[in-house]
Amino acid sequence: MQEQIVENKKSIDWFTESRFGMFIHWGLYAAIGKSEWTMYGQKIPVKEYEKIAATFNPKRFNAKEWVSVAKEAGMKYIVITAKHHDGFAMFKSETEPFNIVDSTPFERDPLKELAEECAIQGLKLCFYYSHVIDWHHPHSIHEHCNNTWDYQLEEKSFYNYWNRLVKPQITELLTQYGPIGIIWFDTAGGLSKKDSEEIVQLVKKYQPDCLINSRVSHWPNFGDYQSKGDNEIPMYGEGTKAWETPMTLNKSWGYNEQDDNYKTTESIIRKMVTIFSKGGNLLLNVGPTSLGEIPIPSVEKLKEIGAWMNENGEAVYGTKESPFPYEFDWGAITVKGKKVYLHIQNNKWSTGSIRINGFKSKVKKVYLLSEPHLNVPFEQNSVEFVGLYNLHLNLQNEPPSEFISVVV
Ligand code: FHN
Repeated sequence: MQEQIVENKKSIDWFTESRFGMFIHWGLYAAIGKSEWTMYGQKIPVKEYEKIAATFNPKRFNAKEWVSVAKEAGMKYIVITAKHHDGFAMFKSETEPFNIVDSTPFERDPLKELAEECAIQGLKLCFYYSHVIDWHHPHSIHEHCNNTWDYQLEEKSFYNYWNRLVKPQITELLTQYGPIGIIWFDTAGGLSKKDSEEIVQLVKKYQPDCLINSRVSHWPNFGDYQSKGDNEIPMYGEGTKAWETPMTLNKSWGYNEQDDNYKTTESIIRKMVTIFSKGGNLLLNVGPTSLGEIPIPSVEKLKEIGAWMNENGEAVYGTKESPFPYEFDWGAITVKGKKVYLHIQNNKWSTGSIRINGFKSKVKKVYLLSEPHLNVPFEQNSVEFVGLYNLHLNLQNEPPSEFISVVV
């Protein structure tokens, strides 16, 4: 068992060093445009829902564009819904024709095209897979999966679904798309410990380095890293254990034509920095349209975030949980080796000073990563190594117009 942990340690490094990934919720539900729970919310019978496939033709889908948007935003991996709760496979599957290649006029396999483009641009490709909830294959082990609007309970067999669809599809995803960074499981309510272990072993059998998130099971201690709740930023980090927050840009995961409730770029960056300072990853979501386009407001947000990442990436990639894993009112701290990065946010700024107690290392030099917004050089006279000392920064007049990262 010890070797397994060491092996996972090696394969988890790319994940923790990446810090930032793109979540993509894309499926048949984009054709309705009311996000990914529409079939359940509107209690659409399976036979009615299947008819949508005949109209789904995302002819503007362009893998190169999607991967470029992620890369320019500073994202290092992409997690895309291979199959969400509606049971529609966004890839060619031999298990049944309810998939994008066999049931739509599109007839292409977007996951294959994304795999090729991610290899070209150097991003890790990962797959989201809803392994328990599946409204196209109702069964009775999950309260959100018994489709009582559509099926009689006795028609449902979990193990028929599990053995005939889930395990073969996971095998297809791990043997036909090259190296996969993560299988991102979701909503495992009702799954037994034995079946949880079985699916973990299946993933590791085909790709030992493919990571599994904790949502693979509702039982404790499953997965190579911890998935936090949706949009959840924990009070504290998890020490050396890797974790990730899935976050929406607006309020929806799948495309919702009415949802223009986007978070401000500044609030997203503040959340990012807080997550990174606690040793976590951010998986930031886009919900492409039925034509295969990432919504323009999402692209614009990601461009702004990319500009910040381009300037401050040194204070993000490869950093570890801060020795000060709590939130300061002025921002947050990330650390890498002997460097400490102060991410100072203007709207908490007073013209007073920041006093940070508890540094346990010599401060040799304070310099700015990004364009100096300071009217006075940082005061360095307080920089005396006294075991614990206070880094006393004086910033006067105009506060910085955006985050700055200071390397000390
Ligand atoms: O039910 C899903 C939801 O549709 C979405 O995929 C999120 C993403 O984390 N996961 C579940 C709710 O937590």
